[in-house]
Amino acid sequence: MAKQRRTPQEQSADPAAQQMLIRAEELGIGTAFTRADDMAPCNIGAAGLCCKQCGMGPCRLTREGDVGVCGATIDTVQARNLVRAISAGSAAHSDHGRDMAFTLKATANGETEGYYIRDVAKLRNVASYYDIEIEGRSPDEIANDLADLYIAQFGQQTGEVVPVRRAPEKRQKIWREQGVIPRGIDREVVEALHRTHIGDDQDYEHILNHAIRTGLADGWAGSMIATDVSDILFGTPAPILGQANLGVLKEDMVNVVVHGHEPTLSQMIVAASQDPEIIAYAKKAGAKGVQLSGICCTANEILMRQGIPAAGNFLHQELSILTGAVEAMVVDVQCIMQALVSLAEKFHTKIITTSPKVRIKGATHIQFDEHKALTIAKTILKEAIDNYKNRGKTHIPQDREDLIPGFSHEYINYMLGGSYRASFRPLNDAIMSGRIRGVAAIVGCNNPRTRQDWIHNYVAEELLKQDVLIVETGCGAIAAAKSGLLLGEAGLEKVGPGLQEICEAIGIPPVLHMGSCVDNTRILTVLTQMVEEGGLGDDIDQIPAVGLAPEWMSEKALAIATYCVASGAYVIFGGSSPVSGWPDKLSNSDLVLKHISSGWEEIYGGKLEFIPDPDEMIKATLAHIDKKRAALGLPEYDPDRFGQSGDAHMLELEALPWLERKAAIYG
Ligand code: SF4
Ligand code: MSK
Repeated sequence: MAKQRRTPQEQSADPAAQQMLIRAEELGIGTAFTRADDMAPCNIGAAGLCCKQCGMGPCRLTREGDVGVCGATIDTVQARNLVRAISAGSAAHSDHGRDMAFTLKATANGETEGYYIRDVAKLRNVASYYDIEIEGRSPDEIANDLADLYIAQFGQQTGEVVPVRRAPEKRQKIWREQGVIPRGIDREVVEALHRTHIGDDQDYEHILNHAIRTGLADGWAGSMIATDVSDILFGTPAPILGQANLGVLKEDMVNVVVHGHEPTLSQMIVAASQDPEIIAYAKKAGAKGVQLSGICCTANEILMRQGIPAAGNFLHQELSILTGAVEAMVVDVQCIMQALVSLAEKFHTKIITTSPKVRIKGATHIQFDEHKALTIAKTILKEAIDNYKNRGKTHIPQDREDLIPGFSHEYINYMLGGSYRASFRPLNDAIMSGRIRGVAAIVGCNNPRTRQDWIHNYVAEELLKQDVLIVETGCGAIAAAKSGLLLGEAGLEKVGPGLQEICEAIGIPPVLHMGSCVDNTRILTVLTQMVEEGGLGDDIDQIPAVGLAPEWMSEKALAIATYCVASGAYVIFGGSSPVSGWPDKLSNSDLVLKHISSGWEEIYGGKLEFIPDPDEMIKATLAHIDKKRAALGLPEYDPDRFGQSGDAHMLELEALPWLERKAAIYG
């Protein structure tokens, strides 16, 4: 029996989304929200108790003592399911990194159209990690060597992937002792599939050990390569003004929405949309020009580098088409719903697939090729412009918020100390003094089984009141942007007094947008630099920091969680656990759940837990931060200790008559 449907207000906390959900209801059109309401998840699969690894199954292990036809126990089945999901996530991120490395190689050899090395300083910096000769060499020569080194990481068979040497020394030692440093990115993913084939690895702890290795192949290799190369080719992000939500779509312009993950095509579409030839073509079609916007992590890539507006996060992909104002949605890889095509048929929107890896039946395919990137980008835009005449009645919500994205780790380093003394010292000092209680990274997806954006923003707002500095990536960052949390110094009255002082002194928002899903590696870099700066222990697991993915849904999120745990972080996921088991009904069905929490914590200092209740999530975050503060011997967090020296307080004092001001200052 179908579950009862939620109201639009229950489905999303975003007013623009609510408007579009009402419109969908009026038109009798289904969305991911209603499909989630209609389709109850399979409780056996959701608990990780179903194995379909071979033709003797699928085997559902639901009663005490159940084993599969092959004899596989619950813990083996759950561990296999989990490592397969982690390896798929790791593969997706890393394959993105591989494509970026090949684009760098082609650019260095002058074989691409429209690309060039935009951030030579970053190129030199990254090359220097690997002892690539820099002095007296051209950027193309350095880039060629770096691209070769990075491409080699995917097929490397033995040894260690090179980016791990950027982790703290102590962390590397733990990984070496555990034998989990990835030998090559592809090798670990292949081995994960091999080990989980029928009749292979059947010791859940041993399987989960390989989950760590596969996760590290993502965070400290594939994703890190993707971020490095994107910065080198398109520029390292720095704060820039942007906007987010469906209100960025324009009534009098050709709206092109880019959606997916890889910045290679979207960056070129940005360039093409500003080309006089394309603007003239759009004007000839009766529009004022081309309005480009993004969805999901492609949005983050172009938002943080060029300030191109974000139409929304994952669950906005269908909603943007429901506005009737989108001429083309151009997609590359990951997080693209198949439902887009049948939805677009009800409007005039063209869905254009571009990756050689992704086709959707019914979509137009214009294959991207970096050798002709600008030409292809213009072809795509002309296709969208030609479609402008087919636009019918539109319903564009007026909701949009300003934001300031672009806090790369390089920029955070710079903003804390300035050009001549760039350093993480002020951040470490603020944590040590207790002005900042700790740091939380709120990342990850939207999930239509929760109220869109609500947990993300509720958790963020509550932690801010507790003087926790927040960094965000992915769809979580867009959720925060849409609710106005990334508005520079604007929302500071909602922030704890110590954190407020720091934000005012440095001139930053209390929530820092750090990029897309692959850019979670920027957070690893920040944590490493905090360790190197001193005062917060000698490894990542000692820093008072927590990672949260309140609305996770993708396998990539599980890969991110795994590499963060392996790096020493406490990671809290909302929603449901893919390995929850039925502890009340089946004894020992929580072995895997325990191992990824207390088991991994014993070895790596980090742990992964699933806490659906947002208040419990906040409690666990603060408890962990305070535990880490105590272990470092830092003063206990005291909300009343700071907040008397900030700009806001000085302004309050200035407004007082002289005598009162004197009394307030000197008592
Ligand atoms: Fe069943 Fe074993 Fe085959 Fe899995 S591998 S489907 S548990 S027989
Ligand atoms: S896009 S993986 S829904 S963050 Fe990176 Fe968003 Fe999650 Fe996709």
